[in-house]
Amino acid sequence: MGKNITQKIIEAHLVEGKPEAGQPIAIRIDQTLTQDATGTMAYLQFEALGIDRVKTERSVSYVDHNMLQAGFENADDHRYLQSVAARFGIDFSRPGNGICHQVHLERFGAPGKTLLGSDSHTPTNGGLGMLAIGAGGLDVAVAMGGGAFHLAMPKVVRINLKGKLQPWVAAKDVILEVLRQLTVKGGVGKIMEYSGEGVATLTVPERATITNMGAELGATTSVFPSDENTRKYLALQKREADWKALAADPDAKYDEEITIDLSKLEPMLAQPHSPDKVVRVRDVAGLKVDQVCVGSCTNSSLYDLTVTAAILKGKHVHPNLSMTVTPGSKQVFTAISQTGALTDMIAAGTRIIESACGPCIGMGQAPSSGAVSIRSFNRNFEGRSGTKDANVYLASPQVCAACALTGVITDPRDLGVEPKITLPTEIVIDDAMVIKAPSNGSTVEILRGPNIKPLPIQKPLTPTISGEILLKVGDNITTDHIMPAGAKVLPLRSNIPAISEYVFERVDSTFPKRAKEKGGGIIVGGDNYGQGSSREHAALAPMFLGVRAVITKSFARIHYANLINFGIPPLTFANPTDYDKIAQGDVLEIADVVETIKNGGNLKATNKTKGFSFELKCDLSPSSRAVLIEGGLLNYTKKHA
Ligand code: MIC
Ligand code: SF4
Repeated sequence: MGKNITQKIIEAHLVEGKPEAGQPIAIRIDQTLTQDATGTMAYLQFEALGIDRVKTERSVSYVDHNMLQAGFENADDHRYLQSVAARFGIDFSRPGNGICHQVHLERFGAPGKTLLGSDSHTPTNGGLGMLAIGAGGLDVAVAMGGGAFHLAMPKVVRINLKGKLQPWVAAKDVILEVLRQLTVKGGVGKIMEYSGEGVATLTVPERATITNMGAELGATTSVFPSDENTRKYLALQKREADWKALAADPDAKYDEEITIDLSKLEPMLAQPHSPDKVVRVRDVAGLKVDQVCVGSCTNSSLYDLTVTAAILKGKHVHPNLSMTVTPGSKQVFTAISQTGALTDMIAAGTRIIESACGPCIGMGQAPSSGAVSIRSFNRNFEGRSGTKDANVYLASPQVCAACALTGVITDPRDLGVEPKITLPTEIVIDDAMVIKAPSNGSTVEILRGPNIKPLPIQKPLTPTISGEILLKVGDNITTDHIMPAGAKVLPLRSNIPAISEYVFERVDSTFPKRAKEKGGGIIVGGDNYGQGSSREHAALAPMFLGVRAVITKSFARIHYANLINFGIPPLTFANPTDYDKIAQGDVLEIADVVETIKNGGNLKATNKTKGFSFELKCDLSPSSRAVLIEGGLLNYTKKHA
């Protein structure tokens, strides 16, 4: 029987298990990436594993998130990352070289390989035909040490692309349409595999926009075939040797299938505060816009910025708004400076920011109070921009540029004929900003600043878990809700005691104080709890505050794994209506925890306040059971390595 791309790559990397949907499997990881905001923890964990040198084909440490150096903290983190990379055989992409996913696509990604990254948008490299998965830093640390990555074999969804995009319609509109149809939880437990005649009409950077935002579906990853366009992209990067063709067999089977007719798509945008609140631009046209931001790992390629510049060329951004541009990489920045696109954007009045995540993660450029901000980014969760009452919309660079010119939400088709662009056939390739690790790093000194605090260590699971419900929240709670980012909090990523003071800050700022007063407790959530970022701080900081269990209707994949990795049982209601019967402040007792987790079956919980019992599920693979019981992956790996 024919195979799809997912099956081909997984079978070539399978270490354990049967690749049948839902079954636990483990795969070998060829490459890893980390970024600074998750990287410091990942490398502290790698150090704790006691391995002398990474065992992957390539591991790259990027610095792109914590770029504002308002104090010594971020600079100290950069210094730590650079030294730890040299010590353990990791390539170090210096601050200024660009956003991890964009640089990895340009310089290191390769069709048919596996990539594990400590950032949820790692699937960006699926645009090259790579199986690229986002995970917590600890999973990435284990993979760097040569350990397999464990997951439940996802279902494979075929997204069949027909036709060709119309003028002014962009790759962003394709993924916004998928999000409109499937929602932010529609991809949980699935891999999105693109196929059909429409694939050949999309370049690699366009495909990467689509696979990038597959993260917003909750999907494990998204993947495109590797074809002639992939070869051309790698040839432009002077890496044709990394190319190989990769396609699904004609008779490949899929678990689900949807078809999207590219020629029928229109310019779209996602409204506040969720990437799946997608409407046509024309349905909300005319709303006053205060800020426009082009950039982020979703839309900061040479193509994206060339299009933006062409639309702005010879005109000025509207006087009532501020427009920023963050080039995705040094390579893109260099190219736009040579083609003149940069000059056109500067002349139009845009504010050019260095190559980094920047406003996407709230590192500067917070909008004004109540502002409308149109961004080419991938997440518009409430408060993520740094302004709690800002209204952030997500759209293509084309839509962003159109809004920037008119000052109101504008369907770019109203601007007339789309400007023709030509991309350079040759670009400057210079990897000088990637510092190669020495072949032997054993004598390299690891440099730590005072803000880099030791890792808190979790204890093995106790037979009984009892505690108060410290917080009860609803559906689709993001890791940005649990552990906010932004200019104030990101510098504390290496300091768990300090960062834990911000847990649930935007939901209930009394949470850390109450958790400490009560000696810990339990969190209750609705569906898709923990969607969004891969930040393990959303598990680690609650663990530090004494959170003993998280009970929800369902979890998002990465956060679920992160909770297990840090020894916090992620439990779900056997009967979802029990969610309504319990309240914040109730005291729960969960009995026979270790025995039940070891042997399987439902856990019995008693609501001591209201006097009734209910059942909780803990669906785990055999290896996750042991990890949880022993107090997390670090303890487990140290003991069993
Ligand atoms: C994000 O987009 O939310 C981040 C910041 O890149 C995160 C990683 C982090 O929190 O450090 C992600 O996507 O995983
Ligand atoms: Fe950076 Fe934003 Fe991409 Fe996250 S989504 S990696 S913060 S650019």
